[in-house]
Amino acid sequence: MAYSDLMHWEAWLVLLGVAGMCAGAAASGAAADEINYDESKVPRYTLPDPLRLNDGSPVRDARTWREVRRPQIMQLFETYVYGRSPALPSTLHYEVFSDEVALGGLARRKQVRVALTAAADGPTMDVLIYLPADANGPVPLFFGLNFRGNQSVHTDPGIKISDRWMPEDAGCGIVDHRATEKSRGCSQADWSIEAALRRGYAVATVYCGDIDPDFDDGFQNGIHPYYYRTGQRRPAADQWGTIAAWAWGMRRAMDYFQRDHDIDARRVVVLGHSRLGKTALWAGAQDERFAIVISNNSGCGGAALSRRRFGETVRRINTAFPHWFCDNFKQFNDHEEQLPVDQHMLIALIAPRPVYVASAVEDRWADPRGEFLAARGADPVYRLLGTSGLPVDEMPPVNRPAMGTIGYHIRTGKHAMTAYDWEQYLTFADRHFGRADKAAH
Ligand code: GTR
Repeated sequence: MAYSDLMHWEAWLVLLGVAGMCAGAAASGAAADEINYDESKVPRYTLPDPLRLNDGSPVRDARTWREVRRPQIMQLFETYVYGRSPALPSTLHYEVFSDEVALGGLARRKQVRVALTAAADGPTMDVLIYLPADANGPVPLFFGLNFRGNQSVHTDPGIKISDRWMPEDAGCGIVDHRATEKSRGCSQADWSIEAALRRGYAVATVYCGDIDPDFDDGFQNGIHPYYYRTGQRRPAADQWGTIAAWAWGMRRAMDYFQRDHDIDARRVVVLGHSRLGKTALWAGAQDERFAIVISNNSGCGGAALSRRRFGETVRRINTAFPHWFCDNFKQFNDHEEQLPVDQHMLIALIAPRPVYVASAVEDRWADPRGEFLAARGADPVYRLLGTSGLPVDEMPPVNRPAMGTIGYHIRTGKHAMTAYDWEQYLTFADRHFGRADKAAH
């Protein structure tokens, strides 16, 4: 059914006063925290139309999208989902604290301490950058946050071990909330650094906890308190949660990349896995300096449609992680149908820049079909803006990526960012950066 048909159908129900009753029945019909993995039990839903203004009138041209509709959608996500973030400071202090040959001569490893606020002596994040050793000029970059400190992405002994708070994880060598030597390379499987370098890309990463530690601390640690008004103790209901803070930190890293002559700042790919995939989407949606955006298994509050309530739901995520979104998002626990947006509109905010959404068969918690349908739901905006959009109408077979301006794949296996995923992202970037010929390997 076309959007317009659905809009009419919904309008009639509203007129008859039935919509509220249906919604109520749907909400009370299922136990609040029951997790659904049955496609036949996905509730009937109507997606808000990205190409209709808040007053219901249609968006017919790129200019109306750009000047009216896109800002409306941005504001809705800020107000009801992730929360408003402060403007980035215009001054930037940073210090390159190491710059050496690494990885057996394949790379140059740079480590840079970047000030998050305008002050030189304020909070900082450490950016780890691998550049292809044979680069002769600025190179395109893949940039993502990590979960367990920069030293977790590779066994390279030259990476500074993070001294920040981390969630306990003995298996990964995180003891008493601090990283130990044992944590070196513990997330290595998620980072195809050598593969990226061999294909001519730099890779950069920052520990998300440098920006805001991932626990519900009432927003007392991390970046939030630096932006409180006098007397303010926590963000207001429409102000940034932790995901928005991480995204803001990624944008702050972009401020640095623009000053680093080894990096081609017009070709920065922002990517992330899971909660950090949600973050990459929000960073990429807000900041058009990111040329390509990649969501790996980002699920609820990321690429997956909330209205499907398949796997993780809005209530579940807001309960397990009360700090991730803004407080207003909690109004939609069990009331996804009342959200003025759904996640296809987050993807649409990235248009016309290339975006890639990836799912995994065994990652049902993240709702692979919902991730695909959100990519699909953004397609009309991509087409309006004159791009190829998503080249398929149905979910492609497993391990058969579809790549237009929107890319999508579902691969075999679990919730992870694998070498297979990276390979597709590198190919996608090659195509959009006009490097496909160079990439013949
Ligand atoms: C889960 C959470 C997901 C996803 C994941 C992760 O516990 O429910 O939304 O973010 O964590 O980040 O690994």
